[in-house]
Amino acid sequence: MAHPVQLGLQDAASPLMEELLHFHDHALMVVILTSTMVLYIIVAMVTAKLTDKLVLDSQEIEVIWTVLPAIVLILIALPSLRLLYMMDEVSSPHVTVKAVGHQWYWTYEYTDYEDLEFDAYMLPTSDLNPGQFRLLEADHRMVVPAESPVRMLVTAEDVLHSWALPALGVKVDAVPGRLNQTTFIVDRPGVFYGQCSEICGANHSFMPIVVESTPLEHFEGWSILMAQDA
Ligand SMILES: *[C@@H]1O[C@H](CO)[C@@H](O)[C@H](O)[C@H]1NC(C)=O
Ligand SMILES: [Cu+2]
Repeated sequence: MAHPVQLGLQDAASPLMEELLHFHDHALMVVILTSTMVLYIIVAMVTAKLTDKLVLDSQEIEVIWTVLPAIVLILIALPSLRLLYMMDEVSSPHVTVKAVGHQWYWTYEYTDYEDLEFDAYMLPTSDLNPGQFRLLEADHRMVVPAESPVRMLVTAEDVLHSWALPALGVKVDAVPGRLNQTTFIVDRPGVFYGQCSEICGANHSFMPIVVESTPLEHFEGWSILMAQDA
């Protein structure tokens, strides 16, 4: 989860988020270099007492300031496209979880398992135990095996919602009547927090997303227990 006065993105918990962080740093580097150069040129031009006649109406410099930005744009576009295709890739998932957005809670269906389906509501502040996070904790966690590819199917029952998990680099629109798909691999066991990311009504801020990643054996045990409860 995010921590107080956090600057920048959350630490990556999935290979894809790792790539996204790299791309973010790469793009930011280009921005810093470009602004520094532009600022330097502005200051140099404004403070100069004399103007070089070759700078005015000069073919050479116009070619340079056309071609250089084009190269810079390509340097951003290529890694961006690479990432876009990587995010779309769905390669033989080990489990499939269907998340359905409701006003104002999430329902999770494990379509590979029989009777494994539950709602996840936010825990009210008055019910929190010490160490639990206000507005982020849910009564049921979506449990997934660590280090295994998970396929998410995301949809909504009533209005637009969005299933988002910053540490995994996942944000998928939940659209009524449509099924969206994404995949992720969680690098390590842990609990990861997200929030509905499409304004969906009065309690939009109160339908958190909690994903718990556990070793595979624990996940199997959990799925059996949850199916018995249902
Ligand atoms: C999900 O579905 C909507 C509408 O069908 C679409 O606009 C959006 O790009 C899809 N993908 C994601 C990742 O949200
Ligand atoms: Cu919402």
